[in-house]
Amino acid sequence: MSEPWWKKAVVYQIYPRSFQDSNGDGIGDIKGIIHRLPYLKRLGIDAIWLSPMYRSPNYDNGYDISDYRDMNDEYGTLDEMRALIDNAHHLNIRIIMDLVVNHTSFEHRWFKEALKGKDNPYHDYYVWRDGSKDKAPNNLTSVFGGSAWEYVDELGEYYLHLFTKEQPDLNWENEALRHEIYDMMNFWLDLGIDGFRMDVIDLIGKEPDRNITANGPMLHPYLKEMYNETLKGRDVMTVGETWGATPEIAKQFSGKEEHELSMVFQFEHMELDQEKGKDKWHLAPLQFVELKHVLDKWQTELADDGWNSLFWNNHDLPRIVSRFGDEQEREKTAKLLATILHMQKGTPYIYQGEELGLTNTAVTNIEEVNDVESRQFYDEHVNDWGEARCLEAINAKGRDNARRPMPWTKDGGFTTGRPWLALNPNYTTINAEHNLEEADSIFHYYQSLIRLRHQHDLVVYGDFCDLLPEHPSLYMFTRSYQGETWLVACNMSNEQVETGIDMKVEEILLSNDKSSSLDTTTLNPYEAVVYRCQDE
Ligand code: TEU
Ligand code: CA
Repeated sequence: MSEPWWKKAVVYQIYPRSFQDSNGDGIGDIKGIIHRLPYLKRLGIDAIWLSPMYRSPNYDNGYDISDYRDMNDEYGTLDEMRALIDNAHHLNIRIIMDLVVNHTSFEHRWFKEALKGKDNPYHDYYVWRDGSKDKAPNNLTSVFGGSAWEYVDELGEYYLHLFTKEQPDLNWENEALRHEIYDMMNFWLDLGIDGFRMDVIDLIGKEPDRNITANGPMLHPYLKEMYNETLKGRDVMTVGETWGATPEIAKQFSGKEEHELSMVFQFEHMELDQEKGKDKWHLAPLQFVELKHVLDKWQTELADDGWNSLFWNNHDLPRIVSRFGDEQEREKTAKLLATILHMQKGTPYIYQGEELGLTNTAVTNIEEVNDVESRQFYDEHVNDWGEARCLEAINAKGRDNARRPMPWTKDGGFTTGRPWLALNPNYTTINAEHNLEEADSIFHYYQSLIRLRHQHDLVVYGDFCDLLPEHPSLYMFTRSYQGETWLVACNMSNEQVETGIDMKVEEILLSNDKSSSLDTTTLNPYEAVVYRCQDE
């Protein structure tokens, strides 16, 4: 049996609101994306994951959907969406849509109907519990802070919302609801899309009365049903967003015999720079050795069954070069981090602007913050923590860092109008135009990494082995496939380091340092090299 296309693919995530505006209203749109397809082709990616562009009142920037079968006016029309799919396919680029079915917007027709009364057929599409105004059903909290229950006076009932109160949770126990979702998925699949990224999919089996949200008992049965009703027999990829996945759970989703999802996003490597057992706002320095242990664990555990997704960034996460790299050595550390990720086994994801080495953007006042999660965090903590600590946390971890518009040129190039969110002021020097001009730019480095994956099955299928798992700053690992071995040698420190590893290498396939040599016993500060080893 031949391997599925998505094992060899590199996926590029677009946050449409911030990618390219085409009509001067300051908001990115479908035509803007079409305009930039040649840029993505040049980078070399195989598929695009589009964050939601469906109709939405934007309480959570599109992750609150009021109509799954139409586009939000600010992004364009369904016909333009069809044109985007066609144009992308014409360039051999596949389109993955975001699927947000744990919750809808409170403006969705189903929820409006549900509010009309307990005997309305849509009432049971959502999760309701009895209660009185001052007594919520239980102490479940929203991911964004505060109670997960919202009281509706007229009904004398609470509805569940695991995110903002404008995002009521759907009740997956309702069979009619499930089939409406499957019909909607088939609508998009029939339109020609190539798969789904499934938002917080591990929450759909929730049992709120038992305080179970992620990984509820019915999660896997629902996903198997979904597969049978929608995905089966289609050549598509699916990736589930699963914050609660362990390797065991990931194999339940993505194992060959499971028929649920192609792969999942797990976030264990994204939760290392926070105090243990606390949320992301409790900042703590990253221990590089812990990062390696987590990456190694996932490489090893999913070596034979299941499939990894590889990512540093998305629209919820801070910029990786600011986070795990060194802004003083921006180009070098951006390339180093890219090397680590793209040389591992799994499907790599690039989040828009990562290929330019974009950095975080600091704010000095909460009024500059758009992100609803950051704002709710601030409101809840400012009295306790004080303004300075709250802003420090938001600057390090807030979601606006990823969501600032793409810097295309030294003049910005995102919009001719006023952008919905300010660009990082460093756009005058850090932008796509500049990256395309410079032969050794971060963009061209990503291009090379993608090319290596496309040209060598070793990168896709090769076995992984960490040679120095306990070293505090070196990451030296091999990939081997059909008698060939590559060595990936990275020094995540600002000093020259003796590796103690003397390997017979034949060729440098890629490096972020002009002075890299075939001597593997020392590495320069922040050096990253990919070597082909001599045959045994
Ligand atoms: O994210 C799920 C989620 O739990 C995030 O809110 C995450 O905890 C946090 O942002 C980490 O910084 C998904 C989407 O990716 C996110 O944009 C949505 O806000 C959320 O679901 C609700 O749909
Ligand atoms: Ca626009």
